[in-house]
Amino acid sequence: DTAGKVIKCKAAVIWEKSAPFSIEEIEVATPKAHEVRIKIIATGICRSDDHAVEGKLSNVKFPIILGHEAVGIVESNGENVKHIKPGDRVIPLFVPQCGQCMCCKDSRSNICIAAKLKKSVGVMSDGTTRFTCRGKQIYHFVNTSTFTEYTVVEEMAVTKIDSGASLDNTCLIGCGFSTGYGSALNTAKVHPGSTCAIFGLGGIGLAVIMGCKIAGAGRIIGVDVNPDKFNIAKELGATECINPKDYDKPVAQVILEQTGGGVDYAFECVGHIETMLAALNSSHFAYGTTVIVGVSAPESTITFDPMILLSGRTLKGSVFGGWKSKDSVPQLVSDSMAKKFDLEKLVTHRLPLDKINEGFDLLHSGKSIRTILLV
Ligand code: CND
Ligand code: ZN
Repeated sequence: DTAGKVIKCKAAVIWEKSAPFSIEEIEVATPKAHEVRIKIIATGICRSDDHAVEGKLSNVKFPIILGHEAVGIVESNGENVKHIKPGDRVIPLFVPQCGQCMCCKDSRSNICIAAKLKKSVGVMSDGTTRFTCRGKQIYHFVNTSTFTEYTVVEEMAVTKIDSGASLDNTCLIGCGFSTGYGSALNTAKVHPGSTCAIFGLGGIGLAVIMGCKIAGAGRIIGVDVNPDKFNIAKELGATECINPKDYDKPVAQVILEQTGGGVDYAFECVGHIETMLAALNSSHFAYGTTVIVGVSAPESTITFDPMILLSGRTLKGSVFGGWKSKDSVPQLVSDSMAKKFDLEKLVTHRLPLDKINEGFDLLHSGKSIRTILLV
């Protein structure tokens, strides 16, 4: 029985910006009040983790344990944890839901203010971390930190899921699947018969396609500079795919021509300013909606003529697909168990945690969609 004791276990630590993952023995402290200690079973590799390694996220301090897309089992609780008990299957929530703040109480937002107001980044609410390694404190990542055998999260950053849920690909509901799927259903509110364009066909963009298809979109245009992604995009519902490199004019112009004036919904799932502008410029001048999902480098700015919005275009974005995490994740897990969608389609590789660097190599080379690390 490990409850009440410090746990020594394996984790993948990033010691400094751009360094490779280092498999280390770490100590995981006991959870404090309102905290939950989780045994991670499976965790996916998302491009946001890679942005963090490269120092392209503002809320990251090194050394750190990254990872935010996981499924696991509760090992023990701190005091005053109400709705979760040891043995429960859970998904950590990188966008927490305290349920009490102004945004949690407002149906229009899924951004929890309690989590945003923390004094400093990479620590728990009391200002300290639960991880140490070689005598140094290791920082947490976006309320989760899942590239480890054990992690500690706040109760508002974890939700119980069905006890029969798979302890493998269900991890994709912790980020990639839900982010893309919700961007189509919640943020854009794709309507039946509409035309959609998805820039970037990684795990996020492909999940947008799954959402557009379920919403009944008539045309779903996948856009990627890597044509190896086109087969899977079509299998998931893309009706056509465009490689911008095949044309000597801007991809937005190609889409305007092919759609007779622009798409109803454009989604940016890359994280580059150029693709954000291309998405905006490929949306219909009167009623096109552009959704930014990709995460751009800190302090990037986007420049466009504001007049392009006057005729009726909408530009918006969302985090975690607009889902109120604690409320929605259990339902998404049930929908997955009921085969409403197939998470396995997004999984191309499985590796043990020890081979995490290989997993990131696969992401860099464009060979993987989602790699699941089995912890
Ligand atoms: P991944 O790297 O798997 O996919 C990106 C895709 O974009 C690849 O297929 C690339 O080939 C393609 N691409 C690159 N350049 C271009 C280009 N110029 N034109 C068209 N396609 C291009 O990444 P992912 O799917 O894991 O993540 C995508 C983005 O979403 C990334 O920025 C990530 O940080 C972000 C994200 C956002 C959120 C959120 O809540 N909003 C959550 N997780 C990840
Ligand atoms: Zn992610």
